[in-house]
Amino acid sequence: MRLSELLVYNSIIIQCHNDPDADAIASGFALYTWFREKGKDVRLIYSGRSKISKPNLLLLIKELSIPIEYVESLDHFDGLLITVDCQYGAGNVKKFEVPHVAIIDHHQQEITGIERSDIRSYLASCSTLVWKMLLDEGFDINAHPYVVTALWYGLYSDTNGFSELNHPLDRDMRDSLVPDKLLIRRLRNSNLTLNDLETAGMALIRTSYNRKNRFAVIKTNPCDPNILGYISDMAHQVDVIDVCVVYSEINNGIKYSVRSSNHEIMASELAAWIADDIGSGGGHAEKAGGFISYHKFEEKYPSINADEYLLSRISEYYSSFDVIYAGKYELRLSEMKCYKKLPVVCGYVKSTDIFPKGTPLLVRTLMGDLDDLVADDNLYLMIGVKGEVSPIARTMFERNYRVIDEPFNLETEYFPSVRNRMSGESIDLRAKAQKCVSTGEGRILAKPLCRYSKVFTIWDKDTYVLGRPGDYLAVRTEDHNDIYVIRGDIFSQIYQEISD
Ligand SMILES: [Mn+2]
Repeated sequence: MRLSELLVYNSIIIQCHNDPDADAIASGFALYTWFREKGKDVRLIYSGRSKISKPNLLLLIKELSIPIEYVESLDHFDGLLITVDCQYGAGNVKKFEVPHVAIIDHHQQEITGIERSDIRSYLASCSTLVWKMLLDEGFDINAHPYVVTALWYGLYSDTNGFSELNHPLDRDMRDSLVPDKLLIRRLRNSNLTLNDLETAGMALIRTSYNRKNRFAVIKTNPCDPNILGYISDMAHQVDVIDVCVVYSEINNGIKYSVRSSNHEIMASELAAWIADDIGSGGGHAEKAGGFISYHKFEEKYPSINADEYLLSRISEYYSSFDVIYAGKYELRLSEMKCYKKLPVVCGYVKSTDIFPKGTPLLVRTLMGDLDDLVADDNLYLMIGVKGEVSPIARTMFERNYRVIDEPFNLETEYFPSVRNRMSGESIDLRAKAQKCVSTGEGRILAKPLCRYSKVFTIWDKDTYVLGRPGDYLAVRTEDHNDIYVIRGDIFSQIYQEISD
């Protein structure tokens, strides 16, 4: 959905979920500002049982002059109602009977059938979604410093201070907005109340610990999600705890933070495992978080509560995977088949066509950031069929690929971009990428995986690559230590079996 589609309405109400948080207020405020500039009659509202009372939110509203109103009823409104950071008809937002509705949200979809909906559950905040929609309309956000600060803080508080974000669009927003530093500092220092402190204390004395797998699960009473981050950061430092999950039942679901100090368990992966099918989770190797919607949870697990679910789901995780250290792992070659590489069309860009030689680069992709590259005549960037980027030396490129004189494009949630680490300027590679085709005849041995396998390759001994059932475990015929994983969905596009 594009925001400009909504301009057919002259009267617009933007509604945050009940008991709004910083993200709901910020995204509503940014939309409010845009519609105002378009000459619309617009209001920003919320409803529910209680009025906003958190000190940081009151400060945010006052200092940024956010015109949010508390309402109990809407009479005879025949314009457009947009729910932000929530979905019209869901349990966490008061339902007003109105004829025209739109939804802008980043939670798991639970309401269907509303035509004007933009729900992107892969984003860490609704602020990011609104930021992107405003950019797509050509809106100059930087001309509105209050909006900049609000959106930045919306993402900041939905991700425990940026520690639980994951998607490249979230990173792009964080990196491109410059908020009012002084206000952010004041907001940080008015984040908790004395009651919150007590909630944290009570949660900590009820830690549930699993000795065998060295993990802890901690439940807090309903509280501000930021507290989950503080509690898990503390538990994470305990000697006998390698992994911890801290959670709270709030806002129509279960919000949780994950921490891991075990290099065989990435917090981001466990967070996603917990939310599988019923929510969304992600983040970094050490810190991550997620949200499960009650609606989906009750549908899938009608007879258990959140405690039972988390304990059993985490235990199940520990028995779900094998760990493979390349170089120390005994491959059963007789179970593997021989494949040759097919010519595959992919994209490439010369690094010096993006920024001048010597510029430090950050390459951003759906799979993460690469940040130790420097533009050089000898450095090319390869773009794979899933939007993944790998650096390659020019000589290797010329030996293994043939250039096709056509632009390279992909249908993807995020096309890779490159940021100049000195100036912050960011360039979308879509406009620069050209096609090329591999010419090599590389041979590998491979077999499909039937269990999750974490592979530490000979190239990176600290971070594993996760292979899922259906992916392939592969090894190069010339070097049986060079074990890696190839995704199941692209394997057949790239490799063909040969009978030797
Ligand atoms: Mn949110």
